Amino acid sequence: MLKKTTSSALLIIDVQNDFCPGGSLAVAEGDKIVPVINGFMPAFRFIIATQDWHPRAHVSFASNHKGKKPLEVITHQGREQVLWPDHCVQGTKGADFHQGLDTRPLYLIVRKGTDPGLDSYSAFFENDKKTKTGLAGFLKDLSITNLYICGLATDYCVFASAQDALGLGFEVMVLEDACRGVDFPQGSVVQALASLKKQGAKILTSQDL
Ligand code: VGL
Ligand code: ZN
Repeated sequence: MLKKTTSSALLIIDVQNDFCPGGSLAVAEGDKIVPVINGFMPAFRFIIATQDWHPRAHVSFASNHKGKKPLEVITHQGREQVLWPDHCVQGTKGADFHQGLDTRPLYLIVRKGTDPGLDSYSAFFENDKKTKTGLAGFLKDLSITNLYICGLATDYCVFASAQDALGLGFEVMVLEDACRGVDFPQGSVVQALASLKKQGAKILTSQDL
């Protein structure tokens, strides 16, 4: 039914080494979703992946704020900014896709978080909620209306991407077993999924495809 329909796209968020076990911002079981994602890729005509892609001087790195440690929260230009370990630095191994992810069928790769002074969790807007990545326009141009979202991390970049997609009027399906979260603060994965459901997303598993 879904098979290769041109009105749907699979959106794979940040399946990168630094978010997988062994990486600098490892998400528990982050690598477990890789075979799951590879398994349903053939159902999609359009597959889009994002990469968190930071310059070394990025505002989200605790190392760029004197005396600050990862997971501390600062206010930067009026916005709360969680500070992270250095991660997904442009051109490093940590920023590469997990080596098990089948990147051959990728139609588009969107890189985000490239502005040193601005973080970008969502695949659509940077964290100022204004600066566009261009993905919405790209999808609109292809008349894609339905988005199946998976990846890392459930409570940050998957959540922000799904929320923005809903706000932009897309039909949103989150593939729960193809996501893993940071769960900081504790409970934020459950909260993220509940919030997305409330906002109109469908929470599915890969079995539903
Ligand atoms: C992410 C924290 C910082 C994510 C990216 O991909 O969810 N989380 N940068
Ligand atoms: Zn990041």
